[in-house]
Amino acid sequence: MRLIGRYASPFVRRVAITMQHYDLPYEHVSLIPFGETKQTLAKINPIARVPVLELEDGEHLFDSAAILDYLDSLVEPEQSLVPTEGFARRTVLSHLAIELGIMDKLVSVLYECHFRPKEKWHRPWIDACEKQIGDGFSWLNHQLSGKWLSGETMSQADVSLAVFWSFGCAKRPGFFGRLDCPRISELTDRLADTAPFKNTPPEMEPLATNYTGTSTR
Ligand SMILES: N[C@@H](CCC(=O)N[C@@H](CS)C(=O)NCC(=O)O)C(=O)O
Repeated sequence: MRLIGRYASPFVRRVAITMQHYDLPYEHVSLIPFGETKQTLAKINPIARVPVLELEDGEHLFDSAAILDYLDSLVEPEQSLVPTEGFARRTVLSHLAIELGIMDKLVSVLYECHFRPKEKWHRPWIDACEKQIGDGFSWLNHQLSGKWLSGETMSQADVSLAVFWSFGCAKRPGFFGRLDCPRISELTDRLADTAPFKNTPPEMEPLATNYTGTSTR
């Protein structure tokens, strides 16, 4: 299998970590979904986004959630990071829904500040998004009362939470530093010490150039 997209993308990274956790070998194609490589990506994914997973027969899977669902089907049910049924499954999917909703808002803020000139930033929109981000993480921090978000073993909601939290801390250290989420920080630090997380360090280059080709930072 070929995983297309940089580990700097939290959506790519959660797929990569899951593949390594499942011991599924893959070739990593570190493609940037902006700038010069966007057209290359558009030949694979009609909306030119990462991650894309290319299967051995050439089939392409799009969107990290769809890819993760496929990966879960490759392992034994008890090994799957998303429980196969019942309350356990519903709980993990609900946690993931909140995490992905938070990421929608975080990406909105990042794109607002990265792709628009500073004088055009719309502060009320940024504030509204940041409120939802803060409230979402605060709720998740409260849910995290034991070692894992739910159940006795690590789930995809734990993996994704650690990936998303560390992404946010790296991108907006000031804002994330003000969020009071010690349990999420502890989970993130604990998972950062495991091989799949260590093997997938986000690339350090800036997000991208903007659509006019010059950096706004
Ligand atoms: N819902 C998608 C989100 C993927 C996503 O936002 N990818 C970003 C990189 S982090 C991307 O490719 N952005 C380029 C674009 O949207 O033009 C998923 O879970 O895979």
